[in-house]
Amino acid sequence: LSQDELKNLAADKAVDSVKSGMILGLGTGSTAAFVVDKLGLLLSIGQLSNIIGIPTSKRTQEQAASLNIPLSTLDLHPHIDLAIDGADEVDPNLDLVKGRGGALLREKMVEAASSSFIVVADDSKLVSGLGGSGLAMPVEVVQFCWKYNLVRLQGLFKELGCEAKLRLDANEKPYVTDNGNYIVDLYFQNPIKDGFGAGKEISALEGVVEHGLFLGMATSVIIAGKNGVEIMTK
Ligand code: DER
Repeated sequence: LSQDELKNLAADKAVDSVKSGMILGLGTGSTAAFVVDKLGLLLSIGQLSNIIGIPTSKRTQEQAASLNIPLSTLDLHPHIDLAIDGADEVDPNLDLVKGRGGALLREKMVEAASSSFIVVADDSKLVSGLGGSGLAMPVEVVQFCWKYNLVRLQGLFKELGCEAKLRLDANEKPYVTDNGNYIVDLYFQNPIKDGFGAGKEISALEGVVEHGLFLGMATSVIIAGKNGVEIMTK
């Protein structure tokens, strides 16, 4: 099965947990997009009704609107029944790295407001320790003196061989999030040992808005791999 087929399998399994009448957190990224597509389909054939979606990015909002999924906001629905979203890394404790899609702030706000949070991923996302994939661990920072914070973030994790880079868009300009901020991506040579400690240190830096460590947040993780679909719970 291709990676996309695996993502779709995981998405389908997660949507089995959606009941009519639910307030749903709608994730961002290619796996979450399969979830939104499926919700739109089930609504259109009447298998689901009265759901309200709280999107985690402008692009998810656009996709859901195009599928006639009724949408609202955290302001109007501060308690969400179920959020479904992808992840970039999943460790054995169901702790996550998220945000390579640039939506980490709104994702974390929505998922923290949700009674249940189901993560959907293909098995390429499994890591033994966060930061272990060698891929980006994003930090959203204000634009003001972003370089000052890039240097401070890199300094926090010198012993892990951390390299910090400002995320650029396709035109080599600084990537700007839905919230008007920049993203500093952290690349580790060695995995983070104490995720909670690292998250606290990052959040303590003035001008840091949010980071991509989603710790103790996932209720379950649906992993699609060569052995089929497995559900990881705590
Ligand atoms: O940016 C995000 O947090 C996305 O959910 C990302 O982590 C997963 O994206 P993917 O499903 O396209 O791999």
